[in-house]
Amino acid sequence: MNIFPEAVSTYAHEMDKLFWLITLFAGLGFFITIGILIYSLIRFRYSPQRKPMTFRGNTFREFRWVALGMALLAFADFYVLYDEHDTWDKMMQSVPEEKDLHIAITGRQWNWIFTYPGPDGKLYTADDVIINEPNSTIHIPIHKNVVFDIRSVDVIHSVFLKEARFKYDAIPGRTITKWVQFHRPGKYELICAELCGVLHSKMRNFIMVESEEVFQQWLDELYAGTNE
Ligand SMILES: [Cu+2]
Repeated sequence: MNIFPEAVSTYAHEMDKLFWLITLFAGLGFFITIGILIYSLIRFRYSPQRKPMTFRGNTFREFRWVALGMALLAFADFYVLYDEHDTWDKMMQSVPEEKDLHIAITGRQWNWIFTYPGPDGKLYTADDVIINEPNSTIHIPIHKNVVFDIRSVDVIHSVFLKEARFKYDAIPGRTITKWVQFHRPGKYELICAELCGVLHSKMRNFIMVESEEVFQQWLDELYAGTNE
């Protein structure tokens, strides 16, 4: 079943699989619980002929049911952990050694500011290029590991590239480094997914994924200041 936007990054399908697995376990828990509740409501409903039951608790028998629930929950948790550890590790923990492009994204009420490395190829040096316009479109190369340093200068924002399944908070005082590799060219939305003030919905930029050659051309124009 595919109810999501198209999946265009290397880990997007794994992320979707993780989502469905968790939904399956949570859904089973929900329907079993609600099922037992509805069954009990109907089966033991009021009837004038029936006298109310009186019984005393039985700690052991009650505990068995609690333990069964806990065991099922623990099984579901450990199964997700076991099956999806690699996905989680890839997305959340590891930044690839091969950084093909390193960009800083800074959230600000209400715009995303992008910093590209200058001609020396290194971020955080004097020749860095800053793109700071509302609704700007940035470019990145396809099939390359793009590493983002995510920051905020005021409140909490959240970088959301839905087609890439890339979504991380931008938290003041912290730099969160995450990566993505696109495998389909196109223009995708880069929005803020954390309510950050009145113009939150205007925090909408775009990312253009294109071939290495076209990207290089754009970058050269950026350095020359002629692509505006
Ligand atoms: Cu926002």
